[in-house]
Order: sequence, then C-alpha cells, then structure tokens
Amino acid sequence: MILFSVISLAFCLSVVVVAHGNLFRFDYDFYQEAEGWMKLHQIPATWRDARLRCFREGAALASPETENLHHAMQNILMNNQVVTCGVFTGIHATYSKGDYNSIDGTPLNRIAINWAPDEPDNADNNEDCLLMLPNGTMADVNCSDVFPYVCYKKKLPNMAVNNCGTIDNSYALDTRTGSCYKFHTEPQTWPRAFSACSGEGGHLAIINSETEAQVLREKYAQYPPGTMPGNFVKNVVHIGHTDWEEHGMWMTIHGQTLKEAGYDKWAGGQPDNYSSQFCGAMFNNGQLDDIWCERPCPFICEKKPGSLLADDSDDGF
Ligand SMILES: *[C@@H]1O[C@H](CO)[C@@H](O)[C@H](O)[C@H]1NC(C)=O
Ligand SMILES: *[C@@H]1O[C@H](CO)[C@@H](O)[C@H](O)[C@H]1NC(C)=O
Ligand SMILES: *[C@@H]1O[C@H](CO)[C@@H](O)[C@H](O)[C@H]1NC(C)=O
Ligand SMILES: [Ca+2]
Repeated sequence: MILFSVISLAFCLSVVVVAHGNLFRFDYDFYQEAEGWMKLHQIPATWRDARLRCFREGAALASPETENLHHAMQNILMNNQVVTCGVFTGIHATYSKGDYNSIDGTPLNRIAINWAPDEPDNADNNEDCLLMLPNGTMADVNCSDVFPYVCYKKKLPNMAVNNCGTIDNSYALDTRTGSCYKFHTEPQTWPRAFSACSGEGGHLAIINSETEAQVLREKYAQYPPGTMPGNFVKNVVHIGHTDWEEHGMWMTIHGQTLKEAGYDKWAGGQPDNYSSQFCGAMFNNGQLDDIWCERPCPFICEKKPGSLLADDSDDGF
C-alpha cells in the first residue's frame, strides 16, 4: 500500500514535470484553469516576507482575482490538510489604510469576495492583509501575523527557459566553471541576499578555484559604481561564506572550510572583524573579506544550469 502510493505520487509528479515543468520551475505545478503555475508555501511567513519570496521565485503572491484563480487556490487549500487557517492572498492595503489592491493593482471592488462571518472587521485598526480560508471565504488579518501562502506565475506566450535553467535572463552561464551567475546591483543585507539567491533557485556564490575567482572578478568589472544607483559601498559584494556564529571559523554556506572549497585568498589584513563582522564578502579584486551581516551590499548568486528544472531536486534547493 505504501509502496503503491509512493509509486503513484512519483507518477503524478512526473506527469506534471513532463507536461510543463520545463517551462518554469520543478517546484511549481501547472493549473490549466489558472493558465499558469502555482506553489503552496506551507511554512508560514509574514505578508511582506511572503510577497518578497514569491517575487524572488519569479512569481507573485496569488490573489483570487478571477473565478478560475479562486477555484485553483481553493483546490490547493482543500488538498493540503496542513493549511488549517488559510493562506495570505496578495490583496493588501499596506500603502494606504483601506485601499485594497492585489499585487498587480486590481482593486478590491473588481474582485468577487465572499467574506467569512464577522469579517472584514479591521480588528484594532491593525488589519491590512486579506486571508483566504480553506472554504474560500476571506478575512482581513494583521500583515505581521504568519500564514502559509500561494505564489502564482501566469503563463506568457513567449516564456522561455534559458541555458541556465531559469526564465531569468540575468543569469549567464560561464563555461569555465559550468555555473551560472547573476550580479544583483540592489544592496541587501547578507540574510536577504541569501534569501534572494535561494528563491531564484541558486545560492550566494561560492568560490571553488582561482578560475572561479577570476570569473567573479570579470563579472564584477561589468558593474562599475556608476551602474549601481544609490549611496552605498560599491567595492564589495556579499558571497557565500560565513562564520556560522563560531567566530573566527570561516566556512562556505555549504559547510566546507574555505580551503576544502578551493579558494581562501583573503584580502590583505582580512578577516579583520572590524567592529564585529560575521558574514562573507568579496572585494572587486576577487579577494575575500568579512563584513557586517546587516550591511546592505550588492551580491552575486550562483546556480547550476539545470537546478530549477530537475524533478529530483538535490541541487539548487
Ligand atoms: C468558512 O469557514 C469559516 C471559518 O471556519 C466559517 O466560520 C464559515 O462559516 C465558513 N463559511 C462557509 C460558507 O462554509
Ligand atoms: C499587528 O500589527 C501591528 C503593526 O501593524 C503590530 O504592532 C502588532 O503587534 C500586531 N498584532 C498582532 C496581534 O500580531
Ligand atoms: C569579533 O568581535 C566580536 C566582538 O566585537 C567577538 O565577539 C568575536 O569573538 C570576534 N571574532 C573574532 C574572530 O575575534
Ligand atoms: Ca572586514
């Protein structure tokens, strides 16, 4: 019986992947009625984190904007008993109290809503996000509370997965290392940078050789300070090493010492722990630095070419 359900589960998954997996991501399922892909995030998050995570995945926080989308979302809820309270939708009034819109700007009065009993109540004048309950009715809730959520990617006529295995053309393959890289010019803290790379199906770049340091140096050279709007330090990027809160013990985010990983060339005088630096960075000359985890910096993500398409997702996620 268990064997049978494992086999049938594998079968279902592979059907989805064969049909549409090679068009977006292995961790999203295609829903015909929604004319696109959806993914349930079971781990509850605040509304802001949910919105950002969907964006990083190349999608958007789902809203029941049409009858079909409502139906697809409710199907997901009914098929997942873990979601007992409901999911955050993309319908929010976080810009201006009471002005509810979906992420793509559809106003609430254009969306058909069935409210749950005694909702909406804007309790304590503190509720600016809409939750969809398992039975499809809606309630306003505190955006700082945490709930599961659904991300949605509408299928576009010209959507194409590139040779990095993603629809994000900012990723470029370098044949010297066999990895793809993306330089993010908008500064983020190290944890937010980590999250961005992970959402995109990759990870903060890990330097495994002199060659890879050279590749990243060249990538960096394509982004001189003038190409990065904003007032921040522009000669250093977050990359994938950290002290794992064991101060003085630097390892990659994949658990290797820098020597094991294949590159441990610190810049002169680094790591200097200059008033408490516990996160990993790289100067534009390719040499390593330690930096404040909360300092917003540009950052470089790395991803394996197929990692967003593989259905046995060992790499990438
Ligand atoms: C939907 O669920 C809510 C919360 O459990 C409940 O209060 C409400 O009566 C339900 N509505 C319908 C139409 O089933
Ligand atoms: C609701 O949100 C406000 C800020 O919007 C926050 O200060 C408050 O702690 C939240 N309340 C609960 C119960 O989560
Ligand atoms: C860095 O400095 C902090 C205090 O500012 C200290 O707790 C930590 O142990 C130092 N790390 C190293 C490697 O010395
Ligand atoms: Ca430093």
